[in-house]
Amino acid sequence: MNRIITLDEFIIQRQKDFPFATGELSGLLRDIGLASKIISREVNKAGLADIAGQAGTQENASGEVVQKLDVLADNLLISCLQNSGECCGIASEENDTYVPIEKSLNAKYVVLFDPLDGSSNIDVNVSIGTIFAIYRRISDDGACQLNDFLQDGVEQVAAGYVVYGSSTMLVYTTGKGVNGFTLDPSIGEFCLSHPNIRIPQEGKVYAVNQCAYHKFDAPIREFIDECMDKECTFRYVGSMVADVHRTLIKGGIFMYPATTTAPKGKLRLLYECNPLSFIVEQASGRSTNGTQRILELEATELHQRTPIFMGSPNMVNRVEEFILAANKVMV
Ligand code: AHM
Ligand code: MG
Repeated sequence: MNRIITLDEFIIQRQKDFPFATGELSGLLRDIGLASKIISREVNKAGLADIAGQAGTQENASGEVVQKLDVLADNLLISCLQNSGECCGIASEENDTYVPIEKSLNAKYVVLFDPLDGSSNIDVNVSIGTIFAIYRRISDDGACQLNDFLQDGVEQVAAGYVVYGSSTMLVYTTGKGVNGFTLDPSIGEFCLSHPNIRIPQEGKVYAVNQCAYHKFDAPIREFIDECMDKECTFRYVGSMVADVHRTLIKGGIFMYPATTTAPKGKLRLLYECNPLSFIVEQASGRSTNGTQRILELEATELHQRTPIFMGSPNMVNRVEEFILAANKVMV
């Protein structure tokens, strides 16, 4: 039997890739791993504990006041990162602004996260996920600043996601490839199950909210028409983490384009698009807003949105060709 490699062992082994590493990033990744194990436990018992809900707090069957799951996940991540001592500030998709961490104001990393992505799927037992991005601060010591969070995606030191699906998986990169770990609930450990993930270069699956077809720009509609003509497979979970995870493993394209009612698309650059783009690129895939690499987009606000097309190079290249051709006609 092959020896199991746990996430914590792997993180420590990989620390050697960075000759001047002090162990702070490793500690941070392990703390995020711990938070996601607790979130996984809560997600798995959501139906039983009656803690999934639409809004605000509510009482469970025992009359205890419980939090809705995305608030619970947010609080869990915040408290794990506050106790970690390795990060000086956090920004969460759930909150309006960033929060400096008083206990470790001089730490060198900031963390951005979407604690529970795919909120419309929480109550219906469909895969949801956590997404995180880690940057080295650019401000001097003391309380972190907004600019520490508004860095280009190329500056990410590490990024990852956890998908709470038929099993719970944590996938992350520190810029040296992508590795995936499956949670073995019997021992409570993430175990290396998908070493060195590479995205298939030729995909045949497309994922988009096709109901919005008539709200997309013409080149996007042409690309979708071509996918249908070529009898590509259509899959759409409606949880970005789950759709991107499938795209990473099976190949294809995940898209959330601009629409007439949402001209910047729906998905958030800092909490969703940058970390998942870092992973997809590290797995030799591509990620663009149609004309520019996602990881090079300038961030001007924490909750900035961007259209996104990511996945296997053949399909991302093809949608770009349609967009480029339409832009040339307009010039
Ligand atoms: P959320 O952060 O509120 O859950 O919204 C993001 C989610 C993504 O996971 C998913 O790709 C997208 O919204 C689905 O949106 P739509 O229902 O418009 O297709
Ligand atoms: Mg989200």
